[in-house]
Amino acid sequence: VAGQGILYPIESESRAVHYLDGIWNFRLANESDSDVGHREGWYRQELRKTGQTIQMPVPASYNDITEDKAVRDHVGVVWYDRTFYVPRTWSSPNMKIWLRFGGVHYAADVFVNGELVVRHTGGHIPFQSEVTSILQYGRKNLISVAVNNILTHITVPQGSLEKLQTDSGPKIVQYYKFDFFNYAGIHRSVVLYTTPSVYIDDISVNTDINEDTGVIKYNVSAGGEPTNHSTVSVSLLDRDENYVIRDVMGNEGNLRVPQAKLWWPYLMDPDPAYLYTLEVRLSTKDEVLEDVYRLPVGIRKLGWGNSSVTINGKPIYIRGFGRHEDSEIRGKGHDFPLITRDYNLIKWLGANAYRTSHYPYSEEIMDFADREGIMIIDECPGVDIGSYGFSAELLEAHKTALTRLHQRDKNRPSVVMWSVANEALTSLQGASDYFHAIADHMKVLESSRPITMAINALYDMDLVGQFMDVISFNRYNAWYSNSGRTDTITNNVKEEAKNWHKKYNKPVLMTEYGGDTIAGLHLSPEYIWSEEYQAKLLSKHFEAFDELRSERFFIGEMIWNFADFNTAQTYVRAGGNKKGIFTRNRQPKASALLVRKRYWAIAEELD
Ligand code: BDP
Repeated sequence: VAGQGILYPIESESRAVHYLDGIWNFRLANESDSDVGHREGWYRQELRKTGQTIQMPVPASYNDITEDKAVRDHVGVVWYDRTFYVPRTWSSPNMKIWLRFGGVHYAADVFVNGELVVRHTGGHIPFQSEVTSILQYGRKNLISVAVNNILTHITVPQGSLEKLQTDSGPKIVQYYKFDFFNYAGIHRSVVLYTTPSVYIDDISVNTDINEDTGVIKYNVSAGGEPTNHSTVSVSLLDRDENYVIRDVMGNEGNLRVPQAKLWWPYLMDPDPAYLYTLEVRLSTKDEVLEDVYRLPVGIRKLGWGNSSVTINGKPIYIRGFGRHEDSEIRGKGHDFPLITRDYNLIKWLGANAYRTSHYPYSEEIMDFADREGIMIIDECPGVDIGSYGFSAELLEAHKTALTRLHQRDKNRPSVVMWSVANEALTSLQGASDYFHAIADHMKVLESSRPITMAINALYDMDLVGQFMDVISFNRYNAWYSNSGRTDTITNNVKEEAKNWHKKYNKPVLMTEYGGDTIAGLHLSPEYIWSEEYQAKLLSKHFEAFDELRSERFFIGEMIWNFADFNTAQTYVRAGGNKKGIFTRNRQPKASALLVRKRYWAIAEELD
């Protein structure tokens, strides 16, 4: 449907991109009167004229930038603004200008020159608005953004607001059950970009393999006012930018690529992550400019059954971890040096996959996965769903979150599974109908990837595994249960995996296990929180996995977590969650070396 696309803003001969990242002005709205800025119209002029502002980087979470607890722990609305210029040359009846946000947590109201241009809810997904008629060309413009971090019983994820009696009177506090800090702000880049007035709104690709021929099924939709005179043509280029297929007319069809180079995960092929480029052209017979968009395409085919998930016909064995978008100072803000180092570490470990626990990660992070051959279990923000009840409104919000995630990531070869939730309360009454509806929704959106969900209910209590294609389970043996008793791990893990398979007859994956570890704490014989303990805990799991690997249904192992990360303040967290095999600053703990040895050995054996 036109107007639904959210293609990544790229430059081309028909498109210019202008980043609005940098230092913005910032102001908190009063916690006890969150609406004050809206009511008083703080967006009608520069924020500094309505009160005191501080400088705030974009993209970044605002929480850890200052020395002020009121900023870190703020509940409700904050305001950002900045001014910018738009070149006079952008003013043309043949051009449209778009304002696009990669992600603002949790809800955003965006104003340009005092006019509301877009309202969006859902902290991890891009949104945009056409602003052609609102901009002032060759003059100064003002952009103001009100960001609200409040989570309720019907947001995804859920949270709860409660009143706390403090020494200075009652205060509103945000509670949530999920185990990561509710960072907020303009987390990803803000861009203005141009398209011709009739433009490529959306592209969908789906790939298949027929012997050694790759098939790319594509569909292009146009936006603006496409007339009968507008025509779409597509071409395919190989990695060296040679045309493989040229100028096929029509907005949908199948491209056949003889002797196709396939997209393989990291290490399953000496030349993994092969990407073609689909070059899409939209032209009209009128005066309007031709639009050109180039989309990377990996040709690969997924399959799944009762005991395996395959890629290009070969069963996959997942070796990876759960992660977070999290780092010092910037919180969940996008940062190229950080994400580049993360991928270097992932490859250094010999890992081939991770899960975007517990929300969609930035598009830039996903691009790396496509280019490096890292398989992604793409998770929607449905973490701890049901903690504050299941309701029809929640179900709608959850479906919307899945629709948008799918819309954004549907073309990515790296995405090998959708995860519809993490540790939802799946043994509660109500969970069954709820997740039946969620699974049906996902299957309508798409049927070419398996769906899963990270479950922590006990296998005999769970009500929803029946709706999934792959059973993923999280379990903290010798941490939350039997702390200190690493001698209970191996058997428990083996038994549990077998029981899941017995119950549902589906492939089984362990998506979380681990223990908190303070880097530099050494206690021998191994004792909880020490580096020695983490290494022992992991290696006892490895023993179980090695036995399970001979059982055909067990398809992978994921450590919790890649790196330490920040959480809400509680007495079970020492400066955040310390289950990383890397510190929050991405330095290895002893366990990282152990994991590296294991993942490379498995790669050599299987890939
Ligand atoms: C699991 C959650 C994860 C937590 C982890 C932990 O899925 O988000 O961080 O436990 O407690 O239950 O470390």
